[in-house]
Amino acid sequence: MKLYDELKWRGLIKDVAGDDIEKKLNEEKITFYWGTDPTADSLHIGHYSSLITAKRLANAGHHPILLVGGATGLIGDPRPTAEREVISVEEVQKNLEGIRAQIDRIFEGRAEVVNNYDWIKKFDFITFLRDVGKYINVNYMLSKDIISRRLETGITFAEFSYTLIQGYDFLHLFETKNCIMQAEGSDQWGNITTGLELIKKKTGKDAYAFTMPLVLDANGNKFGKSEGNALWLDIHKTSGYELYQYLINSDDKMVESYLKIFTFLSPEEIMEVMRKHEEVPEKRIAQKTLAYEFIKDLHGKEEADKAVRISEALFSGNVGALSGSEIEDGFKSVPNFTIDKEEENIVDFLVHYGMASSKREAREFVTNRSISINGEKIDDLNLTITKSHAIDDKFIIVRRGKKKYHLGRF
Ligand code: 383
Repeated sequence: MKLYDELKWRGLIKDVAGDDIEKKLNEEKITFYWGTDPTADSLHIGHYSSLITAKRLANAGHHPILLVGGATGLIGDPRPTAEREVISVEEVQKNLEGIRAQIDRIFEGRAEVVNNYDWIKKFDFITFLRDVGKYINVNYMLSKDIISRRLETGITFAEFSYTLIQGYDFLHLFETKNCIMQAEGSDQWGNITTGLELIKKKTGKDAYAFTMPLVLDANGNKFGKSEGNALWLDIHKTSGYELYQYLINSDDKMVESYLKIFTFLSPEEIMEVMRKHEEVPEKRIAQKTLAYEFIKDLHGKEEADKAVRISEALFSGNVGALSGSEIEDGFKSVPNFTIDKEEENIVDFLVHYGMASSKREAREFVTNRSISINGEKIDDLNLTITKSHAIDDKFIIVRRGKKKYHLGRF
């Protein structure tokens, strides 16, 4: 499949500018750019679909420029709802470094990372108004989707002007680096067209752009939010296992589209995965493939294997073989408690740390064989829990029934 057809097949093309964009992508080697504002010290899953689309273009031989907005980050791209909080210069700088390192890693050193502060800083206010502001009509700006939506609730002059900075970036990269295309998520269409307009007016030339549709989950919410929180690309913020859990729970209706958007499996491989998946949907082959490939591409094979091990151990109850760091990752979201007694009888232990409401209930749990300690079923009411039971001298994993886990640590 040619690149453009593959992007279409993967559902990665929404808006397009430039009649012969297909030819540019399929037959030439071009320079294009993708941008992000350093609003946090890590990118999140919401950035990832468009970032790896940029990587697909790079893999096909196009030259990627990845822009981190040291200037635009100081202003803030208007959101449809309300004005953004101002971020301090120091924080923008710190965030920028974090994101730059992430992009470098994801592109394996092949990306040209640039910071728009490096060319915006030369402007004084009058020069910016003359060189950029004079070319863009306010009526045209007001008709942009997000700006027009903000007119009722209000928008400051700073956020209103944001689109001029991003527009100028495109012109600057067009003129200095022969960067002829911008590729972003569909929320960026308004800013992209400001750039196209500025390029046309100042150089008389046409540039190219395309956007990717916003990725949604089965309920129509933004993909990549877990209980309202972002899933981060930084492994210290969102562990491989947490991400794995989110992906493995993808809805059957959505999983094929996610395989297309988020994995580098070929169309043939994806069709084969889907064929196997549909034979026995209960096995969730498509979800497992998605989760594994995603973690492998983002964090490496070791992390992907680790996530699978944790997930299988939790499913089977066979947690005794997990390492300390696997336990740290796998049990973040279950009740955790600190063990403050060197030794304690199992019945007292269950009551003490809130896993049973009374001694009577605790005894019942044990005699019913519904309690496991570190993956081993127990039935001895006289058992004493000591450090000698702990994994890595530290962890006691208690499971009641099939799924209720608690993690205690010495
Ligand atoms: C700034 C200057 C440019 C080009 C782009 C920018 C950033 C842009 C923006 N992007 C989003 C962000 O920073 O706000 N104004 O969070 C997101 N992007 C990408 C993609 C996306 C967009 O970083 O749709 C999702 O990830 O375009 O919301 O010269």
